[in-house]
Amino acid sequence: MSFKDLDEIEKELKKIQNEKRFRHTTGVEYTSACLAMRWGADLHKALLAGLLHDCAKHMKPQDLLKECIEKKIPYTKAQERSPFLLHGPVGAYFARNKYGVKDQEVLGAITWHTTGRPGMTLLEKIVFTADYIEPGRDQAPDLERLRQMAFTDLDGAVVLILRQTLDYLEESGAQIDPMTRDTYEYYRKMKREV
Ligand code: DGI
Ligand code: FE
Ligand code: FE
Repeated sequence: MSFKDLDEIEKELKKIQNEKRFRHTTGVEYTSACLAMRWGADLHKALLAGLLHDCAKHMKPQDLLKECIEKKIPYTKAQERSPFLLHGPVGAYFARNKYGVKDQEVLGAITWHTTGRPGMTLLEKIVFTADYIEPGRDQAPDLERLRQMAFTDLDGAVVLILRQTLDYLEESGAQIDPMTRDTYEYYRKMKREV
């Protein structure tokens, strides 16, 4: 993979994503790169995972579920109840099969970018965090503090993002994927033990 490949994927995504999502995509691509520089992750993998993280997000939830059934991509009960959560796993499938990404770490970062998972790799934490703090985001509370925190205490930022996400989901009465809670508990405990 070279920067030429990144360019080609960018061109491809520009065709299938609306303007807002494409801007978010490049926002996550470069925010992931910044975090990789700070935390010592592979820069190219961070760019690639950030660029591709939402490559299946343009699909309708029911089509994501259909894609999983047809392509035998495993999914959980929680994902079946809220199929938009499958844009990560289906995105990883596209990354591998349409965009030629073989790297497991990159595929993992795409797969887990919405809920996270206990014991994320550094790259997974980076893309998870970049998705929330990229410059185009403006909804979350305390974004300024969170953006600084991502560069001083990455695990702390992960905990705060999950706490805010759970608060938002609880308030709006949405179905919560147990993975989101498990990830929150895992990183909250880890922070307590430091
Ligand atoms: O795809 P993006 O919008 O860029 O970001 P994302 O993939 O992190 O998705 C964000 C949305 O996902 C946000 O509205 C919160 C929601 N979400 C995160 N965890 C869960 C969840 N939604 C449900 N129903 N259950 C979860 O556990
Ligand atoms: Fe997403
Ligand atoms: Fe995103």
